[in-house]
Amino acid sequence: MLTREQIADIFEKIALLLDLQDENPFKIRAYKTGAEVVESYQGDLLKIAASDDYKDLSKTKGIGKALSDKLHELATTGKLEYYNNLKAEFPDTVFDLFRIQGLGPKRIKDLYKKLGIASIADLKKACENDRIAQLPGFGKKTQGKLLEAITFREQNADRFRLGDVAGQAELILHELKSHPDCLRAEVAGSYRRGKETLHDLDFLVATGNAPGIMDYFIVLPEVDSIINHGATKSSVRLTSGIQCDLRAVSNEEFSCALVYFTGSKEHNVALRGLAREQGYTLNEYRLAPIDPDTTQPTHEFHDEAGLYAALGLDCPPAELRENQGEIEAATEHTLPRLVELENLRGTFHNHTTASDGHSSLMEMANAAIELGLQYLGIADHSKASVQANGLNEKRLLNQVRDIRNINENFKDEDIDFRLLSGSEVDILKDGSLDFDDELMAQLDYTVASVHNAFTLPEAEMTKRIIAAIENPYVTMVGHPTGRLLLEREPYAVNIPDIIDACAATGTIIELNCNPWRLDMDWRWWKLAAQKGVKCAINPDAHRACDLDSLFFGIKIARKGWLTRNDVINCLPLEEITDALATKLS
Ligand code: DGT
Ligand code: CA
Ligand code: CA
Ligand code: ZN
Repeated sequence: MLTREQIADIFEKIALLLDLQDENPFKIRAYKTGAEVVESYQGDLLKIAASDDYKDLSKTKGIGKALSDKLHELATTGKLEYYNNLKAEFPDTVFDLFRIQGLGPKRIKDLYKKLGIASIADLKKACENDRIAQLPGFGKKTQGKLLEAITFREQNADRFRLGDVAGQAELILHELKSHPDCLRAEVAGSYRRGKETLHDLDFLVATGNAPGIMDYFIVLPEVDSIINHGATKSSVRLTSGIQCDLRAVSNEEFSCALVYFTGSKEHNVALRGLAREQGYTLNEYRLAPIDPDTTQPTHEFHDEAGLYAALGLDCPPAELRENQGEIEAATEHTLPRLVELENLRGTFHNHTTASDGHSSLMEMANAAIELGLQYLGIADHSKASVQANGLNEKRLLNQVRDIRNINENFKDEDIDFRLLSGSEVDILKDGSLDFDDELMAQLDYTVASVHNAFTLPEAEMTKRIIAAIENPYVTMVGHPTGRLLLEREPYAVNIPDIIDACAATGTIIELNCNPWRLDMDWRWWKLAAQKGVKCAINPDAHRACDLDSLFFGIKIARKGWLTRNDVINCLPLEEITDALATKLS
């Protein structure tokens, strides 16, 4: 049976194919909207679509008669003739082209019609043979950029974004834990350390029945194929494409094994060195005296903290285990108390249907209340972001008024929650801002972001962003490097200079926790915090459910050594408006 995601995907692909065929834009739009409605439908869409009452669906906004008929066909037969016919006109690989930075339907159509290019491999060959450079509307520069984008993808072909596999990882962990012979289970490796991209997932279980757990693991519903099936270790490939290793150890071995398989390799090497200095050998199974005849005690411990304690160390949170000073801090008992999800009271950078979001003000507010937040900032795009339906001055002021009215209602109903009025203001190419000071002064805060002219040289880009930082009304810098993980490289920018400018002006830096971004990168946050720069964890939500990515934001903030004092969203509602205005006082 098809899932809701698969049906939405089919509608999206129909929209792409219609676009390739120069179909009427309204028809294309209808399928794109249909895909969104299918994804966000409240209720059991598949059940209704399969039932005799499926025609009722056409009353839903965004689903007309044509789409409800197609939903019925998909839900009852698992196929769609219309789609299959459309698809037959293009090779399957044509969809991959849409994922190359710099290619849209218009260019893909040109490439297909004029050069017969229908896959990334075709495109690569054509670039290498200099055929794209000669194509009208492309040119030498575009050819170079396309080739760069293809190479970037190839280099990352075996990696996965944390956010894309976290759901499966947690599900499998849950399934392992529910096996009757599983005593303890954990996801180890880079997933546990909160790396932004992962090569594979590493599971560890403590059990007295390793073969039984292995047999169970290799046939879990998320498994696509079996790579290796052994008595104590197995590997499978999941339906998402990621490889997944499972290791089974005895309960006594679990603590050492968990530390070993959590890594990082660099952390392990340093830890083993420390053990050796104290006369012990440490491996994935045990901590034991090097000299068996020694009078040195053998340590007894039952968990990770016990193992670290045996070596005289505090237990470093998994996110810190990159050998970036955590072993020293653990030895000196100066590990920071890292920020936790429960510390968050609100968040700032979120979109609504006013620009390119898919949820209304009230839908966003309700989702934030549901998460237990006290405030939610709305920062829709500004007018220069035409492609994202950015708001002009008038529309923004209307939104400010709407938010004020909603807040009045909250106040009247004694609901301890407020929306904040912000804007994601474009930093224009010359470093000036898309709105003037007078307008920004009427907002609770602004997030200033770069959305165009990504190819400026580093010095110019840095100057451009610093110019924005120096504006007193710029409260925070949005997604400071513009990267899209595994998809688009960061633009050239000098991050230490940005951090210094933020420190000098009291400007906050965003940790954009959209799983595609996780920007600014975790490797810079320790420096930022040392300089006194505050962090704002922002989901950049485009629909209510995107607020869930705050979970990834916390992982990355922890990885950057941040405490609740470093993260501005930990402030309660009573303090937040003043805190956002400190730059102005
Ligand atoms: P990745 O590439 O995202 O899968 O990163 P990890 O850290 O999950 O790496 P992986 O899956 O190769 O190994 C999991 C952990 O096992 C790793 O973090 C540390 C440990 N480990 C693996 N190979 C070695 C090794 O040769 N030496 C040491 N000391 N530890 C290792
Ligand atoms: Ca791994
Ligand atoms: Ca592995
Ligand atoms: Zn943005």
